[in-house]
Amino acid sequence: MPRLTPIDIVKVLALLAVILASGSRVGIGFTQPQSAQHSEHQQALEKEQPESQLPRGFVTVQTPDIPKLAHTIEKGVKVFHLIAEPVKREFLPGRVIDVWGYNGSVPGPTIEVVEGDRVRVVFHNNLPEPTTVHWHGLEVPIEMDGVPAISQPMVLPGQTFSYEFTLHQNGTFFYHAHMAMQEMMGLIGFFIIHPRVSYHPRVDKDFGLILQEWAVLPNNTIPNTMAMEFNLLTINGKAGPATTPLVVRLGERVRIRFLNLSMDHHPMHLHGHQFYVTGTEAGRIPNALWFPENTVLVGVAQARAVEFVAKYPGDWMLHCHLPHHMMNQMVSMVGPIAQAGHGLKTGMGMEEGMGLAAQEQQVSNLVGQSESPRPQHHEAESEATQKRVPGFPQDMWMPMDDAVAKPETYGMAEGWSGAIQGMSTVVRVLRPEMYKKVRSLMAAGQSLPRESR
Ligand SMILES: [Cu+2]
Repeated sequence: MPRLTPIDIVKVLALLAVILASGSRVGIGFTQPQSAQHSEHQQALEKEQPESQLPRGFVTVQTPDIPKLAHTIEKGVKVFHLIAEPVKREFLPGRVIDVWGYNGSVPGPTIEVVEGDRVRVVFHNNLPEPTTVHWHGLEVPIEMDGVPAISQPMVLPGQTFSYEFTLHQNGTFFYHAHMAMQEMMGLIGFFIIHPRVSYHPRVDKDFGLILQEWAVLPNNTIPNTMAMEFNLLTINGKAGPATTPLVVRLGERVRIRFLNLSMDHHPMHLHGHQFYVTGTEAGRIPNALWFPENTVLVGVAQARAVEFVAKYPGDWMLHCHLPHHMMNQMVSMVGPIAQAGHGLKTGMGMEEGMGLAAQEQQVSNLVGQSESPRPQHHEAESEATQKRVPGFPQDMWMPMDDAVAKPETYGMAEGWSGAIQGMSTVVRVLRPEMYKKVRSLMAAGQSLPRESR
């Protein structure tokens, strides 16, 4: 049992005080009729979200860069078809990675359902090896738990297995292969269950972001699933600046659901706004127990929902705060593995895999190392001066606005993409006119070239 520090004890006492003071407020949060909160503004928002198959009155979850999984209804059962298969995914412009996913997507398509639904997922295995699907956090019968041998036979390549269960929970859940290395190849997706009666207060925008990390060596396209160091960090299968910004109208209430299936915990930090942590991977947190943060630690296999009112206009960064997770394709800038033709092979041990520690011994970025290749990203005329500073070089600045332009990036400051690297994206809190403009571009699927802005 963990030892309580004085700070812990103070926190517990504070929480108890809040609970006692709030009385029955905890329960009211769950029983607020949705019609009471259902404004015209809300209805207008729902019209903007045509992909939803949800009943009227629900705000659909947007999972940028990940499609929704469609369903049919057969005798009252929502039927989904889920296919595990190899996928090529462009993490960054021109950087196509060989990963494993579902229905052509990594992460897999989002399953969005409602508490009380009867759900059947007809699962087909198009992978070259056996697999199963586990429904993480769902309270389902043991035969549906998706653990090889223990709860079901392996689904062999080419085989199909039907999962069927009734949902009595609500919140942010997920599905994944229950084979460790397959998880590292990308086999995960959202399984979001809306409550039958809306949470209170209702949100205007609801987003879902899946956090993953990959070790893909230079000159390779296949992740090294044995690695413990990672050089591509993704949100919904895209590395910044290729991540799609979250577009919000000034004044809206926003929920962001984070989900982490990787080898590290990710402290996700939002600029400019405090938020409340309102949910975990086990569902809703009672209102009286919400606590404010601006950086939420999303541990491995955990989900965290946060909510805030978008009070301050601007393009606000949302990113993992681990410094190495705010970079792309990190390799030594001075070591031999950065050189063309020197990529290291996957499937070897740690040292040969990412190999940074061993390789770094051969060269360093200290002053006087004449064998170091010249840094190519700084002006030559200042190089002599720069090199006298111990530690130089550190950061590269490589904006690529045009390569990642999309409707959601319209009107962002020139060079913005240089700041959005790795596990990073942007929450765009837009004033009404700009919001309308961006939404119309999104609806038309149209990116405007910079000249016409
Ligand atoms: Cu991180």
